[in-house]
Amino acid sequence: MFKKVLIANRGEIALRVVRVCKQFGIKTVAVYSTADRDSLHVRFADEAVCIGPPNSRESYLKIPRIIAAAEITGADAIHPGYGFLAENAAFAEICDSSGITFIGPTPEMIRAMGDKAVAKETMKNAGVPVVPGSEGVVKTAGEGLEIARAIGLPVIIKAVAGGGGRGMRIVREDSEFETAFKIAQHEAEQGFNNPDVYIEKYVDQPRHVEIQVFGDRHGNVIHFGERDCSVQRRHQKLIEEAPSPVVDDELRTRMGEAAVRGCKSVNYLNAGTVEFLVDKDRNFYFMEMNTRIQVEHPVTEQVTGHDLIKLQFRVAAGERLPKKKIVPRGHAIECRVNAEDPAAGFRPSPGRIKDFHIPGGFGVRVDTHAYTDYVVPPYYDSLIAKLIVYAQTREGAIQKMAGALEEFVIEGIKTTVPFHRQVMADERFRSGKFDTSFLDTFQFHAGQEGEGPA
Ligand code: MV4
Repeated sequence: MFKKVLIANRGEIALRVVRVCKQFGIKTVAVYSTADRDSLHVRFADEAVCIGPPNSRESYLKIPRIIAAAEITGADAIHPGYGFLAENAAFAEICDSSGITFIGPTPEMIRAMGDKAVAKETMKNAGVPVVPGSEGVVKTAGEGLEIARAIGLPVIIKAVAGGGGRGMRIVREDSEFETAFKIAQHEAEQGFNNPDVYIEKYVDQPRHVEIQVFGDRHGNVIHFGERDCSVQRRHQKLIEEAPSPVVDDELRTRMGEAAVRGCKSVNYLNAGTVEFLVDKDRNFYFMEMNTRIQVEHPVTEQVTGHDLIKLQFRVAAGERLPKKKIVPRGHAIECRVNAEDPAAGFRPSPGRIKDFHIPGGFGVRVDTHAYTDYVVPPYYDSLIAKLIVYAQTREGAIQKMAGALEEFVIEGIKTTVPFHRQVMADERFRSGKFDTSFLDTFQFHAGQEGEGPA
């Protein structure tokens, strides 16, 4: 096992990784920007290195500074968390060539899955169901229109360098195609320095269901079942749960086996997530693969009993994956608590937390770096806590979540807590019969609690 690990991240995930290191007896090195001096990941790590100003381009994304911090402190591995450099192939490569283990997939896998057209082709070749569409990149609008007509409208044009909902365009009429295609290429060029796009049949009102996978250095790939992440707003997940209300044992086996087949075909290493669209008839199609540990990994931990961050360390150090079949039990839900105002279009609400009281009890987990008097900086993503509950049934989990949300006190800033209270009371959410458009029509009512502190 590693002796000293540098955590190239901040916030709750940095703290989560520090805690795992302590369980292994691994020394920890935190890196931080000047905005994060008073952060808990800094306080609880054995050593801390300031790597620059608040702007993440000059700190958490600055590869030479992070490598320098690892070399100065003698770290033998780096955990990237999620976001920042977690899916940066060049960073993983530089770690390798510096003799530092990158706790994650290989640079080649990060690169292959980062190109959405290559990822799709790879999965298709391995026999994973994909949405009908173009074979790879489509270069001209004329060519694109022919393909769109052949597969039937509506279609969706996606940037190969996009992902997570960025760089997509839906086309419902022949007459709109040419303009949409050119805009999509232009936006892809502007946004990702790569104009390449591909075309797929548009799946109407899908659910977002993703399979957690892991690969080890001995050629084994296993899955940990699914998470349902259909409660999203503008491609930002707000609530995740495991198992999915639409996935039964039979579908879980098929989706899990498909994900494992796809990952085995590339000898996948470490944690990954295979995202699927599930349509109304419960057909599933590969969408994207994320080559990192994800924000929502705790719901999988709660239903499987496996610490996935620990497992990342073990497989990075060369250990084998568990042999015993992984069977999800019970039900877990995660609500993302963001420093955002749900009454104002989820506008960021940074600032000082004047009072912070977290809920507790059996099956209640809070992953957070926040505390009373903590100042939420305006420079980074607005996640300040993840509230995760576990119960035997979905109804029980919703009930437990509602109670925990009642107890969650965060004063001084606006948060998504009042929003989550209302979702837990919503009939459509409670029935489990919703899709990715759920939040398009959900009406948040700013009540007294939505007005913020008196
Ligand atoms: C789609 C789709 C419908 N049909 N592809 C959005 C994020 C990115 N991972 C791919 N996305 C979609 N791809 C086809 N062929 C609908 C979406 C989509 C979506 C997917 C998951 C969760 C929320 C979503 C919201 C809007 C669109």
